[in-house]
Amino acid sequence: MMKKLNTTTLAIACAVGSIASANAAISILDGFEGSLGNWSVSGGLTSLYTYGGSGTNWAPTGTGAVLIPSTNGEQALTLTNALDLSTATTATISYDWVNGSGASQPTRFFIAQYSADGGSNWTNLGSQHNGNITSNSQTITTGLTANSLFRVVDLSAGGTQNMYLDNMLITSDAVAVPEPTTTALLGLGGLALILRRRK
Ligand SMILES: [Ca+2]
Repeated sequence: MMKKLNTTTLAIACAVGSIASANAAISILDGFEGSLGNWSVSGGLTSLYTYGGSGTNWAPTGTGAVLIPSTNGEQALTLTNALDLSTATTATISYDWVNGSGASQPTRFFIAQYSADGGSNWTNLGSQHNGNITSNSQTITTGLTANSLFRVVDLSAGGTQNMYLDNMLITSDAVAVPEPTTTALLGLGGLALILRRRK
């Protein structure tokens, strides 16, 4: 009698656990308040920046951002670890920035990119945009893989002002368990079978 009761409890726990996993969509937000978080920098002098309170037309959230200096050559902010988006139907990268003076900055060009193979090859998301805009968001709905990476690249051939990149956000409906609904139903089915045998 006691042994059957324990089995029933275990079946309920399995079913509840599977249902919870179905809601575990991906949402990765980094504000760079003292840490690069889930991101890595490359090229030029791109680095973490902490606002000191003067000398800058500051607009990012908080006091931390990623500094993209006014230097020639490609600089990139890249998601450090690849994501498993094999179960996803959609994924979005969005971010904010401002230039250091508040003046127009048409010579600075940026673009968001996606890699389906862990960073070996990159495809453009949307078009190049210049430093006069204050935010960008790009969504992809096809070609998502288990080895997905995102990055933002500065393609500018120089410029006169530093840029500050902030509020990097990656969202997706990818889930950790491929078929959670099926698993949950199996758990509930097993529970029904156990209850029926006890009668
Ligand atoms: Ca920030």
